[in-house]
Amino acid sequence: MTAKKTTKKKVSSSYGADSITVLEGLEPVRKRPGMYIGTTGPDGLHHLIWEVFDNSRDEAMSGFADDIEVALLPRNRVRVVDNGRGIPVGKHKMTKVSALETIMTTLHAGGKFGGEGYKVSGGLHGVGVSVVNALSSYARAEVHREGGHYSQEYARGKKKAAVKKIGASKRTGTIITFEPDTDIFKDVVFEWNKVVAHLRQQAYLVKKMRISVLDLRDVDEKKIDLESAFYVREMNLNVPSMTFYFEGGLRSLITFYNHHQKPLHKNIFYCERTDVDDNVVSVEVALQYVDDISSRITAFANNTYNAEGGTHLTGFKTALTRTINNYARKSKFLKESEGNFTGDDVLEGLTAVVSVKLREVQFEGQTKAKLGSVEAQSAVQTVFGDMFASYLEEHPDDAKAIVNKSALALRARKAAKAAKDSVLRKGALDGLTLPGKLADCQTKKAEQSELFIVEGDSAGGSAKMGRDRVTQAILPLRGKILNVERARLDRMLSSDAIKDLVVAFGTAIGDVFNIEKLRYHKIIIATDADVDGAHIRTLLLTLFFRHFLPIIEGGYLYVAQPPLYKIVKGKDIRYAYDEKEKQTILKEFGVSELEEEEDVDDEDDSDSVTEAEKPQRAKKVIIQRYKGLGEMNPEELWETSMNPHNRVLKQVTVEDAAEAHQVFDTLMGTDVVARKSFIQSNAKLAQLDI
Ligand code: 0RA
Repeated sequence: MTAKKTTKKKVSSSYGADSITVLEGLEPVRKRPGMYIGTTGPDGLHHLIWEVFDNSRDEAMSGFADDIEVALLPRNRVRVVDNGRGIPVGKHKMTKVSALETIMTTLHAGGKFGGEGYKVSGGLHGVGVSVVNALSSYARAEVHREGGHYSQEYARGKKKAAVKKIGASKRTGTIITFEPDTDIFKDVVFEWNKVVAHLRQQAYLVKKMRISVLDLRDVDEKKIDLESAFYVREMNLNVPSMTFYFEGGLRSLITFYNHHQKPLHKNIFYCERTDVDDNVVSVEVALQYVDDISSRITAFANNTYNAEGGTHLTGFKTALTRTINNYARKSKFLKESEGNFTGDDVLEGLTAVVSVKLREVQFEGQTKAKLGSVEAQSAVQTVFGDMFASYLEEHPDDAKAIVNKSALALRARKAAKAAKDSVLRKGALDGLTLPGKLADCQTKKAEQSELFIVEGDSAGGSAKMGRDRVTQAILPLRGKILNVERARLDRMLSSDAIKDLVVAFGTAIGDVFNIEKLRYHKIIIATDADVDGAHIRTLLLTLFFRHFLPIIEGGYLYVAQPPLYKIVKGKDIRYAYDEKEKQTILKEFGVSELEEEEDVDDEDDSDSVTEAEKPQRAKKVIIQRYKGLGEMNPEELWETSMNPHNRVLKQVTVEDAAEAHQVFDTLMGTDVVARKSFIQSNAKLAQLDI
């Protein structure tokens, strides 16, 4: 929505008494979808859900809704329900058509429809939904309002018929269902984990808003009666689902981030101020220090996560440094001779969330990764600075713990500098030859070179034998690498596994890091498809995020996606990378899902086949499930995971790595049950917090 939205907002902010609403058809959206949703790849596809969800969330933020449900349906449909006021269905003064129809089928400025209640322009009320409609082969809007249940359907953004009243209703709310157009999105596959992670984050940002997510994609459509439904969850289907509800808002988010950490003080600092100035609707900050040396600061503007921070973060850091220095001097915790805490000193061990809401929001560049609005800097600096100073005064025990932590950081910084200088400058890395475990490639051209970081010596051995020696290097990793979250640079480099990685990369680390010296332009993490593998991957991503960010930003980092199954029928050998593919291959092989259990062998015992059995045998399909890379022989490993023509690689984005950095493995894994129970218990904890 980036570019277009800004110009539209100008129109709405300058309207006078004889306001003219600019209503445009939806053709531009279908012509240039990228302008409205960024990409037509997976990010853009998921953006459709966020866009529809944002409208319901805005209704909740204005105090009219508190219960939102997102359901993934069969046929790639998505359904978003809220219990807000419902989009008005009556005729709109200017357009002479139903407001619902206008909201769904025109590129409109919003505002007008939103009225006074809407302060935040993150999604002008109902603005994004027409874009989603335009990019959907099918969509349906339902409204429960003023005793009625109304509905209208659309195809590619065009209405199929007028708004109809289809029944009575005692409820109020809006239901939007849409099916992304496969002419626009080549690959319509929603990622459950991605949807859940986004909605969880949103639940933390708007306190006391309930969000449920359900996955009905594998349910027989005949078993779902959507016509008469409001919340799908009321059908009590046995499907994967999760519910998020946090009374404490940002406070709960801090508890969540710190749940495996040791807090240094009892109280979570929290402040909120609304109506700060003309443009700043609200500033909200929560923080707590833990016994760790890294920091985790997360910044949001209008509920959008800003991976690259921006003005709000700058204001926060300035105020934090200044306030802690002032307090430490005044209370004599810090001697004159010790100098001041630097910005980095006061960040050590900090978990913080900064969230601002602005009427007019400006982001730097095309993505929303960095906030540019200048007012946010002084707003956060003043609001947070004042409130944090009072908190330190009023909570002397907490204040003491925080200042002591910064003082420890200051002293450690001075001590570590000497150590670091001697490790890095005096060439602990320069002199080192390539690690013995590394099977390097022959080419010296970084553009052609690939480094596989392989879990375990046995997979490492197979990879060394199966690889293309000219371009592919193998570095086996044994066991788990040191968790770099907690370790200083000097200690990190005493870990052999990490030293091996750094030397293999060729870039060095810390102050002397140089991306120009990177020896491989593809670095591929290849771990097993189990919990340990996921953990090792998380640790590696954390290492890259914290110490080799330019490698991620340069697009050099990948995660291998090895197949889950090998399926053999006679001489025909196929590999399936997910369940769907497995089913497709089985279908091609003429095995139906029912037969599968009876007819399919798990073991290859074809040696003992007698002549008489042969024709029967030829039909047999053998499925092997791979649990780890170590189970593959060199040829299989090459064929499935290394051969550039067949393998599946996922490029790691800064967001992926940031997530690994923040979210621990319970939430990264594929174990839905474990995740679900964690979320539920955590949600309860969060409620008790208050
Ligand atoms: C325009 C005006 C009003 C509400 C909404 C739009 C609205 C839009 C969406 C989109 C998803 N959920 C929504 N809920 C409400 C105000 C109506 C009034 O004043 O009663």
